Amino acid sequence: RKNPSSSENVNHDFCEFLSELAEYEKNVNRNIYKYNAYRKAASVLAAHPTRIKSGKEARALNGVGDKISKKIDEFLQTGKLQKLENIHNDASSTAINLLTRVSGIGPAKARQLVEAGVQSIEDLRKNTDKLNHHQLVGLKHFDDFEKKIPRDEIEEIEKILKAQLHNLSPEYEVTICGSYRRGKPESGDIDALLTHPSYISGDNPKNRLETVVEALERCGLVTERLSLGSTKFMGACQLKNLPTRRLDIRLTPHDQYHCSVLYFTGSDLFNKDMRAHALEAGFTLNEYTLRPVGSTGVPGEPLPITCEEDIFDFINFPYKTPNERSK
Ligand code: DCP
Ligand code: MG
Ligand code: MN
Repeated sequence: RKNPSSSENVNHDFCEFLSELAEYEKNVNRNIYKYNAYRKAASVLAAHPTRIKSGKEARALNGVGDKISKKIDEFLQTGKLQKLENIHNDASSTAINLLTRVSGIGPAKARQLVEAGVQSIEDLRKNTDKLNHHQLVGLKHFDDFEKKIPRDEIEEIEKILKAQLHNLSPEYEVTICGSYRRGKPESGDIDALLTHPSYISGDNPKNRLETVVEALERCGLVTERLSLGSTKFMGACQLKNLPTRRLDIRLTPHDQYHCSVLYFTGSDLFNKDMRAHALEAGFTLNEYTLRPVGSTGVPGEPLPITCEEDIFDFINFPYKTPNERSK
């Protein structure tokens, strides 16, 4: 599978404008439905092996409707999209889009800031009283958090994580999921998943994750906290004088580990497809469990899952290696 904007993708210019429209719908219009539609179309075009020559040809692909097919025609005929030109010329849309790039600032907060006169990152640095802790850290590391993380750096972080967890208890299991597990050469953040055989669903995780985070702080890997719950940590880490990186850690019950690994490996579009397929086969799949839907609509008991392949088998979905899930 190809990255929607990678150069080997012969349709990458379409994918770029579709991704830009997607971001606009999410950040400015807060229309997640359109956001998903544009992303789905971009992903389908990115996977298409030949150059699309007309809107009509694109329309034949699953995920490209009338409106997007018209945009492809306009782009082919004029080399641009009037809708995007208008968005670029709109100062408030541009500012909202920019501010949502700060970790912790969502579309609603971005709009509020823009309405209060904040137009740039520089403006934001002068208006920090309007920001919470997460947003302040996001702003502080704005440049670093936008940098992609090379694979070998994540490998190094993985080694440190595993060593520290092994120190706490040799029974910890750690999987770095997300784009890294899908084999990407670089990632936007680090998604670490933890489990321990003594922690199973229904148990109270107590302060287990906090103990982990404290150990990672003590060894110098974790440098910032954004948020810490009993099963979810969002923060940052840093190796030597390299950029500060976003790190997410989730603690998951041992019996739910494979469903969690599957979910956090993604991609999010792959997850959507797989969940839809599961539903068609009569199962609900989420980050915790796979359960039969049940005749009364009440989900049944979680199915016994011993590995990721089990999940594919139960719903009769052809197995895909993590590398094949980047659609
Ligand atoms: N995920 C999901 N739906 C979401 C968000 C996340 O299914 N709305 C799952 C699939 C993602 C995984 O969580 O692959 C990790 O989320 P990230 O945002 O970290 O995405 P990636 O790791 O895939 O990409 P990146 O390299 O940008 O971090
Ligand atoms: Mg990630
Ligand atoms: Mn993440």
